[in-house]
Amino acid sequence: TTHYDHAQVQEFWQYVWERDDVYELPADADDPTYVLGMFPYTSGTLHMGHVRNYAITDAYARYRRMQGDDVLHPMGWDAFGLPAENAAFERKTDPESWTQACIRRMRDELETMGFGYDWSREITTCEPEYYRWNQWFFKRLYEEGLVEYEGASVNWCPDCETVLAAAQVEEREIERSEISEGASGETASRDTERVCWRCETPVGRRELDQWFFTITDYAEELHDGLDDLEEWPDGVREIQRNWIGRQEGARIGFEVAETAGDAETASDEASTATTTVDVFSTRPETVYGATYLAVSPGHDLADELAAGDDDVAAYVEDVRERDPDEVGFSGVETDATATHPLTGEELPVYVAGYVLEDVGTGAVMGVPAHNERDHAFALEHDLPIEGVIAPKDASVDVDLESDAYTGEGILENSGEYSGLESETARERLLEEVAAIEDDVTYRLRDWLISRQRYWGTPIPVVHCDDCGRVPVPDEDLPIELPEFVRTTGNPLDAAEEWKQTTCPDCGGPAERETDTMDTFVDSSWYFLRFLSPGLEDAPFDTELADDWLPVDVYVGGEEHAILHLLYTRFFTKALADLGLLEQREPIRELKSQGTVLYDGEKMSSSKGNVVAPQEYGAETTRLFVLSAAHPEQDFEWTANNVRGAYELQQDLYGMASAFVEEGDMRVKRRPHDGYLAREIDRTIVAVTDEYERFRFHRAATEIRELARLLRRYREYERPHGEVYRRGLLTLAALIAPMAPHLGEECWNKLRGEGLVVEADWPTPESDVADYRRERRLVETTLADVRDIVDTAAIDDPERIDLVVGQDWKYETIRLLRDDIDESIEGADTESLVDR
Ligand code: ANZ
Ligand code: ZN
Repeated sequence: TTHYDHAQVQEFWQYVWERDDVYELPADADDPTYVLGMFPYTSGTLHMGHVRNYAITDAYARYRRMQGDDVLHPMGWDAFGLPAENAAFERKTDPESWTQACIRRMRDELETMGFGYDWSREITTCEPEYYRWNQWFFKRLYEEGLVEYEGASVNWCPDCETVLAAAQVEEREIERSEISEGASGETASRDTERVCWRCETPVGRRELDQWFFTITDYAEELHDGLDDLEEWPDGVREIQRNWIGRQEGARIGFEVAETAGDAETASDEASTATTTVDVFSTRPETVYGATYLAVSPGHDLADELAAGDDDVAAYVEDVRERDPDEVGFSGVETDATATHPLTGEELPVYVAGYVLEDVGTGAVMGVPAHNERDHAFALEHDLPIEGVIAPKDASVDVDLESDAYTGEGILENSGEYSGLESETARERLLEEVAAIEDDVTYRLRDWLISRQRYWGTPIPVVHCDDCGRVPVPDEDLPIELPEFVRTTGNPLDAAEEWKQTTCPDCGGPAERETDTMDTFVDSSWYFLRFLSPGLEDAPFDTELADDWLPVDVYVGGEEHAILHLLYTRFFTKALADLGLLEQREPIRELKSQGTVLYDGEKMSSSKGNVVAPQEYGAETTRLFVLSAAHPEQDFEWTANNVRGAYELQQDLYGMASAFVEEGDMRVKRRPHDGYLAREIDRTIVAVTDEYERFRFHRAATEIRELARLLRRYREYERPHGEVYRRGLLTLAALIAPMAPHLGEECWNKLRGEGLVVEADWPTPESDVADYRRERRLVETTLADVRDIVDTAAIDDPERIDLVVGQDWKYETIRLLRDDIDESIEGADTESLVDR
């Protein structure tokens, strides 16, 4: 038999495609179908996850192209980021050379797989032509008030003297004997500690000024817009919804009296000032159960109180440098008191680490009886627990000393509201009490984009002693990275010459900002750069963007459900508000592909269970990853399953080759030719349907079935040349989006016109809209025949005629004789079909 030599076949067709610019978007395209796979991080090699991702977009892009669409299917490199710096450090090279080497290798691998990209649009985020636009966007967002510079508590390595990103902090096990007293006085219960990835020094917290994009300004739109993203997986939308964390509740104002000076030493005439502190609560109906007020260490009130109280000052400083999970329910009582808005009672005021600065208003009313965290705090600080909600069902056991009751119920100890159901009470309190107002908060935090590391986009700001922070003028962009130096800490800090500059405002000496941008900035808008990659005076062509966006289909790993996919939505909205875009959502249809598993684990280089994509040849690998499962499902990489893909490929190739050599085809038609022609048509309709829905695995099954039928047809008797050739050509065209080299090779052998990847998608010759019903009919007929055979009525021609009424059915049964044979081993089927 003819063997399919994958290396040779791949190389040949890849050469032809490139020669003919098959994948370049035609210059006159006015609204192309935009198919995009999440561009890869330049880690050095392609892994199976990439291959699966790009096999999906490639198959779909090819399918759309054969359907007659202009298709935009570009590729680029997410090239900035910590691992390159890390690798460069270890290998005594620089991130630039390392990254470029990775790109060369990965591009080679993508080409070996035969993915059809428009390489004329290739972009690389670490190149100044690209990242200058990050700086330009930074400035536009800055002007729009969407950039903030403020203190944040961050991971800090005292030895390297640098801030560490979360990914740069590693967990290390510690000996039991080393465990010391936790800062809150309890013994730390953890048996790991967080250490620096570079020097293994335990990591601390530090308060540093950092750059933020105020994505929270868009919280509401980001949240509400999810409802309209109908072609996004529900799972992804749900993850984003939770991340944004919309919470309905109320803002409640408490009058707080601060005593200036140290109350113990001050004279009895200590001056007092009052301010209103708003708290946010999702359960305003528990207000009568509030027994204290607590503000976060970053709250304005904490600052004010710290100024006159050493204990408060010490606590605030201590807790801000501590790991959030070590803070526990520590806190400090202050001299201030808060007036309960309904009872007028005086409540103590605490500064407490469990109250988060940027959630709600950064202040809470403590309701120990009905909120678990408040309960824990009350136990630690001996605060009263006052129940105000009783479960409706009296048999429910409530012991407020040991646990908070967090359910709904009937109000008690709540003045005129006692006896009401919690929901009714909530509504009435909102209506009747001036200090309680409807409010919505979001859990979403602003986007911290500062990174104290080298391999990223320099933030285009200088620090001037006289003028403060001054953005660099547009005409001075890009600010390129200085040469890489191997150093502890931030290499940009060590680049003295680069750092020293002059202030654009006053001309005096100034220092460049040495933070670089989070690499998620790069990936937030790259889909726009693909529209006009060479554009020199703008990041993208606004007119094209209005015509071509949103991205029609975007495919990527499910792990990107929040960060990237949320940032990119934010960016699109912000750019729309800057007047650069009409679209407010970047992606119409999103597919998140499942994981490739090996022995039940995710296939990954860190687990050492990687099968290199090249091992089996491009075609088998592509066919396998597409036919193993629905794109959104995980699947197991097993040698057995791979063999199935391999055999399908050998089969199609073998049939096409044999056809060329055989030549003894029938010219006169027979009834079962009609059945076969219809089966070809039915397959076309079915496969089209499956491609439309990204069900490549089912498309592959259909193709396999038709191939099987064609093979039988040929074995049954001399086949009809025209019908048989059409069947084989159809198979070549149908498989081409998934296995283009194979499709091309078969098409070529069968003398199809031109290249199959540029051919028209096959269309049925007859009306087979109801192909599913027809198929069922064939199934039933077969079942009936089996039945007859089973009940030994095999010799009764009349009964057989009853079932096998029509020619095509009769011929179908002859064609599918094997199926019958299987179900009735030993039975004399010859007499059935050849009577
Ligand atoms: C009083 C109250 C009573 C609350 C009650 C809940 C139950 P969850 O609980 O996750 O839905 N909160 C508000 N701002 C906070 C901050 N800055 N830091 C920490 N906690 C804060 O979140 C809503 C609740 O979180 C809010 O409702 C508030 O406690 C607390 F029986 O107010 B609640
Ligand atoms: Zn200045």
